[in-house]
Amino acid sequence: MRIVVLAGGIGGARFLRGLKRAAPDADITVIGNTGDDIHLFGLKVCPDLDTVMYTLGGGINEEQGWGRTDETFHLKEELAAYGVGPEWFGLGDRDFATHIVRTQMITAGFPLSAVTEALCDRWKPGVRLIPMTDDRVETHVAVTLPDSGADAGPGERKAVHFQEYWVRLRASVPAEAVVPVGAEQAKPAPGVLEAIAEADVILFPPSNPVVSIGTILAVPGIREAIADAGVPVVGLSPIVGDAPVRGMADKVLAAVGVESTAAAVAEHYGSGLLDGWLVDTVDADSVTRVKAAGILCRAVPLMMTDLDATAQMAREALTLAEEVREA
Ligand code: FO1
Repeated sequence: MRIVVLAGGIGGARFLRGLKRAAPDADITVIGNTGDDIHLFGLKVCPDLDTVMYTLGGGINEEQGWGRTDETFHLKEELAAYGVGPEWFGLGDRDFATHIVRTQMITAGFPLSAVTEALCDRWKPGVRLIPMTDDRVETHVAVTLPDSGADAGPGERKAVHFQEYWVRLRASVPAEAVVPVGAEQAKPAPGVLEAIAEADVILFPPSNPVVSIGTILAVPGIREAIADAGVPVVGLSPIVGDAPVRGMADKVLAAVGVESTAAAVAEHYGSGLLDGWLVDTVDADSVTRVKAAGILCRAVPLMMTDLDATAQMAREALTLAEEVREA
């Protein structure tokens, strides 16, 4: 079975671990979000690709869900001693090595997709990991920063990089708009459209529907290829009981005018894209609303508390895909 998964960071990576357990013989292609990528200290950092690669390759810091296990921060401290920041973004020494290799290869002329393949030669994630595009796409968030001055006037409206919104500001101010800068001109990376066309099933893990899956779908050609693939497309809600399981999805959902509920996220994707949707058992009463939107829906436990629970979620998604096929 050929499975294509669109993945953001932590939620996508953990789901993939369960999927690999649930379908050990499947041929899994992961299309990774690169809208979170950021250039720091002259290096290209790809948080979501790395989170998938480290999680499936056994190098992830399990507690925080991103970055390397057994990490130290000497390099960052030395840079800070020179007054070189940003200090708010936690890059560890081991992680730095990945960004140095990636940047060196890109500078030498290799596309990000080839670089990712080379990095995965070391980590052996057991899936084919492809960035959504080789082109530069950066998600920016429009915010109004509160005025901290004495004459508290209206705050400053500006666009900040997604990482600045997420990590430095901790999504503490409303996201007024979310813009995947460069997405409109981007082309799907080699292998993306082919994998979608050859898939038997396409899965949306419980990743952020706006800044993770939404950004991947914003690359021209990807949404259309999924909609036209003619195979079941099944998603798992990242919202459980009206709140994101992890992260701050509610903040960016508000920016696109979508309420923070499992049913609203399914409607946001729409029946033109999505065939099946899993909601958590606590959201069982939203099944009727999702079905009314033309999307097959089941309520099952959706908390990725451990590998067994996550593998069971993946099995439920594959079962729902079969039901879609038979419907
Ligand atoms: N998340 C944080 O909350 N704080 C950090 O300092 C931080 C650094 C970081 C460095 C490398 C990396 O691959 C991921 C990192 N993340 C950090 C996670 C990242 O900001 C987001 O969780 C994802 O971009 C959203 O998927």
